[in-house]
Amino acid sequence: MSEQTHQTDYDVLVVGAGFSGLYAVYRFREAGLTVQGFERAEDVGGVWHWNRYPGAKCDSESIYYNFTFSEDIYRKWTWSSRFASQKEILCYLHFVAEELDLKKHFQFQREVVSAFYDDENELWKVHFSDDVTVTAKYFIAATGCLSKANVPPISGIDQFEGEWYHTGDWPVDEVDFKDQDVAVIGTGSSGVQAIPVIAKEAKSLTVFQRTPQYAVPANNYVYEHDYIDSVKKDRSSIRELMYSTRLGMPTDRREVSALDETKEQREIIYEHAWNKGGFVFPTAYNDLLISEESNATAANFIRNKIRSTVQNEDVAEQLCPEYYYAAKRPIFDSGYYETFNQPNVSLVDVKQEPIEVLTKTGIQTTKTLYDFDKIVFATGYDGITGSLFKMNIHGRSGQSLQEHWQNGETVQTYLGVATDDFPNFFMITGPQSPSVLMNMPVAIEQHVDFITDLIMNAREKGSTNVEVVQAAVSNWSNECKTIADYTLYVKTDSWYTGTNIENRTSRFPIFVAGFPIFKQICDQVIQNDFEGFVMS
Ligand code: NA7
Repeated sequence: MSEQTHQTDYDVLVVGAGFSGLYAVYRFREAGLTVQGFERAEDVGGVWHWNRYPGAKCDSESIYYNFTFSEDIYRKWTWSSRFASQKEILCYLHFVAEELDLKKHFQFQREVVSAFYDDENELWKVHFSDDVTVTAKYFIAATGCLSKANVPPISGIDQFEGEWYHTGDWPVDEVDFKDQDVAVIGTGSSGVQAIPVIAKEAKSLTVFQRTPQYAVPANNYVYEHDYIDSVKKDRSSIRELMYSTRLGMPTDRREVSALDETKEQREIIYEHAWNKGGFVFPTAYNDLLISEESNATAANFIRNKIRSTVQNEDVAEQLCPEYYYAAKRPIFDSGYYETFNQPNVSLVDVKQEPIEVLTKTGIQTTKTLYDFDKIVFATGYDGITGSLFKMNIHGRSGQSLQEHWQNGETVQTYLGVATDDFPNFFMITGPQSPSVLMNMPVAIEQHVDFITDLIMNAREKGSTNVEVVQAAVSNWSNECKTIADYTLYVKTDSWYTGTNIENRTSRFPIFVAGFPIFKQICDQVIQNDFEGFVMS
């Protein structure tokens, strides 16, 4: 690594050009700061640049899955359907970048390999893969919660002579599955979206399932022109609605316990939610993630749907999950279970028949050697902390963030924005913010606004350093843990708890009390002159 500094003296260095990086660069520029963005991809888009796999779609409704800070941008963009495809969202992000003239502030194909806080000069030195070092006063991680793909350490992957892909790092050129024998490993949101689409094209599709999933219909449909017109005229009330709802978007959440209604009433409610699709189902009752008994009512309903959809009884049983419904990320599908009725589709339960090795020709399990032309890893991400650790960030004492948080087992932040010993380093939708439990663009706007206000407040006071006090960090972390411990999330293995990554002990670095409470707390912190932060 060359120690030569090629560029210096940006006020702010932003890593990432997805929703959060774009909005951050915009806000910092408008606030009069010098700002430079860096992005490892060749263009803007963030997770929507990389997630090009067949069937990739958003689970938040389009009219809420966008920026709402600008009347102009909100009116100019027209969504085609209730759940937008990856292609459409990527187009939207390009549109925003062009409207706000943001691309000129980014350097693309630049990946951070390490970052060090220089205590003496009170600045960040950020090193890139092409041996360039950039310095800046403030270092902002706009790296998203799901950007470090998890390819499981299955041996023999280099031996496989066919092609393999990860859903989170999909090639730009279309992948042709026609007349191919294909394997998909993993049945999370990505696998469940990709499987029906690949099954239509492939000669054969074998799905390697570790944990069966609860999938509820997305019920996607094309928006009517009149509806879109009325939405565009009403941005401010839509924004207000988004900012005042728990998930950052309206979901018809019912403030009723599942146990306060009879079995017959619940059947009607669940059937209605099933038909409406999307987040209406997981929010059908307010205690599905708190009460095991309530949760079981939703889980039973979905298992019955699986049994009535999948014709082969053994396959249907293999597809029936047992974990607490929605304690893993809720999944919305378009014909997932029906796909298993196709003659070219088969299911392998890797708990019964673990994958041993990839061979030249395919996948060797403990029972069978399966031959494939193509293997798709839909095996998810090292979520929440992975994208931060990947940057190899070192704080004041020289300790890395990974060491500071004991490899992700003791994640500790203040409001998900900052952590102690890392001055002038801020995370957008970082660990212990509501982050992945809500509609991300809303969370991003609020977090970026908070960080911008914090930095501008410090500068007005003539402060060169902003850092968070340890007591604020430990109080916030305890608070997050206390609330999470009431829920079924912490009793379920998932990428939320980090246990999808081999050898990681369970943790739950998300604030679960909902967005309005979180925002209220942040607003209070601002009112109290950024209580918890020290500006020196
Ligand atoms: P997920 O939801 O983490 O799903 C990954 C899937 O891959 C899941 O079924 C895993 O099983 C499975 N997996 C992971 N490792 C292995 C190995 N070694 N062998 C077999 N199967 C494995 O990731 P997605 O990309 O689908 O979704 C991520 C988010 O993107 C999603 O929640 C949305 O927010 C958008 P497991 O359940 O861990 O047993």
